[in-house]
Amino acid sequence: MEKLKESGINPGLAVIIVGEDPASKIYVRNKKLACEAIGIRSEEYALPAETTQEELLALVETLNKKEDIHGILCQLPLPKHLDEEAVINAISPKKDVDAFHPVNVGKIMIGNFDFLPCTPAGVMELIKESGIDVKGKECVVVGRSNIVGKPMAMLLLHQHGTVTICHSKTRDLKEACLRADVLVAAVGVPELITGDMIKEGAVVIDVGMNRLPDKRLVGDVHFESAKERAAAITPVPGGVGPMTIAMLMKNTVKAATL
Ligand code: L34
Repeated sequence: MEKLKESGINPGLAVIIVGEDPASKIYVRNKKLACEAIGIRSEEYALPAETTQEELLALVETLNKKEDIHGILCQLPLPKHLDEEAVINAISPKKDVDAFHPVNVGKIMIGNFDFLPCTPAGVMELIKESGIDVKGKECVVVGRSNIVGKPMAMLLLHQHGTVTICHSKTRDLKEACLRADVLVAAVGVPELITGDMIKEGAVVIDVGMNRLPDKRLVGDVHFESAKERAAAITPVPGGVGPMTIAMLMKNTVKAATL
């Protein structure tokens, strides 16, 4: 960061949060803390739940033009009356540190990208840093969201994995999961993936963040049973979440150099 700043690059990130979702507030706070820790300037725009679409789009437009802001992130989900797709489309692709804009999504599909979406990129980083090569391996992604499941599958494919995407209509989820050498769970169903669905020696990555009524935070994987079968497994919390934030920092620095 010091070297960047010496060369006149001083990364700035704008984070927009609309409404009072408690989980979103925690995530945004963690992002802000990470910025402080590494020396990225961050601006938080906390808007009331009643914010109109026009007001939100006007803010995005202002931030698109702001020269000291290199990254713009609008924390999802938005309150129901707001159109997430329209907001994503309004963010300048060059400042789209989430890589949710269709231009960036398309670039990822082709394999020639500036940014990777933070959560899937964080998962790939965990895999790589653990010395795991997905080349030729059976990779199963459970979940098909635009934010995680779909780009996750694409990144595993780029690394030459053989990729299967499972979802709520998949006929035999257990059978599919049992084939996985690398299993990524990103469905948002608390502890859906149990030990009996995991092949001995598999690598299990849990993207889930589910708050139970008793306030417990659990993933999409039942950790206790899964860890008996997995060769490597990520916990929740303290697994993919912090990696998502690390990748956001990386994308913000990248955006400042574009
Ligand atoms: N626009 N919306 C946009 N970009 C994103 O990249 C996100 N995401 C997801 C939700 N909406 C978004 C996040 O930031 C999920 N997410 C996220 C970020 C951070 C953490 C979890 C999810 C995180 O810090 N997790 C901590 C625990 C936090 C807690 O105690 O609740 C962990 O250790 O996993």
